Amino acid sequence: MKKIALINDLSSFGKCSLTAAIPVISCLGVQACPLPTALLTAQTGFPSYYCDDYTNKMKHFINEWKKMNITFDGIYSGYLGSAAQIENVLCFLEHFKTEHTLYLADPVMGDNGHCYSIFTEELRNGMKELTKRANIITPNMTELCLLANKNCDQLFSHSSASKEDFLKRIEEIGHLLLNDAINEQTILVTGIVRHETAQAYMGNLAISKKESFYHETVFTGKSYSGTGDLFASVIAGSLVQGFSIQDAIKKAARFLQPAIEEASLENIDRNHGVHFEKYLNLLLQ
Ligand code: PXL
Repeated sequence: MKKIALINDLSSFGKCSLTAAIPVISCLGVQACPLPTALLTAQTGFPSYYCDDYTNKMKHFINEWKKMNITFDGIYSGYLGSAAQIENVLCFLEHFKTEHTLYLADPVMGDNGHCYSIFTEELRNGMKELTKRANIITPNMTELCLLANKNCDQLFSHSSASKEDFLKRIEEIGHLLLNDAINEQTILVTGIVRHETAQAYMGNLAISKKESFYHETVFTGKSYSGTGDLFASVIAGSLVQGFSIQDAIKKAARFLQPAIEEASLENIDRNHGVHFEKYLNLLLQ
C-alpha cells in the first residue's frame, strides 16, 4: 500500500491539519503516517487554546522510522509553528525524500490578506526553503504573495477584473517562484475567489513551466478553517495514486464544494470548519 508521511499538528477542534488529512488520505486508499508537530486543544483561530509543542520530539520519529527502514511514496508538510520545526522538516526530507517521493509543501502562513499569529520573517524564510524543495506547493493567494515578497492587496483588488486579467496576475507571481524551485514543480494556488456582477466563484490555478490549468466552481460559502488542509490532502493522496493534477483538482472541488456550502447554510462559525465528514464518500469514486 502507498504511504504518505503527514507532518502536521493535531488540533482537537477546527477540522484542520491532521484531523483533516488522515481521513482524506485514508479514503483515497493511501496509508496516512502522521508525524505530529504539536498537540492543540483547538486550532489557533479560537480565542483561547493550549498548545503542547512537539518540536523536540520530531527527531525521534526520524530516528525510529530510519531504524524501521520505512520509505514513503509521499511527504506532505502543512502548518508549522516555528523556524525550529521547519529545520526538523528539512532534516526529515534529507532522510526520506528520494527522486521517487512526491513532496507537497503547504506554506501555511495566512489567509484573506492576513498573516496567522505564528508568522515571522524567520518562518517565511523557512517556508521558502521547504517550498523550493517541493514537487507541488499549495499556497492560497496570501501565501503566494508572502513567498514572492509581493503586496497581496494589489492582487486582491483585481478580484473583480476580467477573469483572464486576474488569473494572468496570479500566474506571473507563480512564475517568479517556479524559477527558485529545485525540482520540476507545480504551484497550485488555492481558494481563488473571483467576483462577477451577480456571482462569486472559487477556483484553483495550477501553474507549471509548461502549462497552467484553472478550475472553478460557484462560490456560495465563506472562508472556513481547514479547507486548505482538506484540499491539499486530496491533492497529495490523488497524485500519489497516479491521478493527473487536473483530475485531482476536480476531485477536491467536488468534495469541498458541498461541505463548505452546507456549513455556510447552517451558519457554522469559521473556526469550527466544514462538514467534510458527510462527503468523504465522494472521494471513493
Ligand atoms: O488550517 C491551518 C492551521 C493548521 N493548524 C493550526 C492552525 C491553522 C490555522 O490557523 O491554527 C494549529
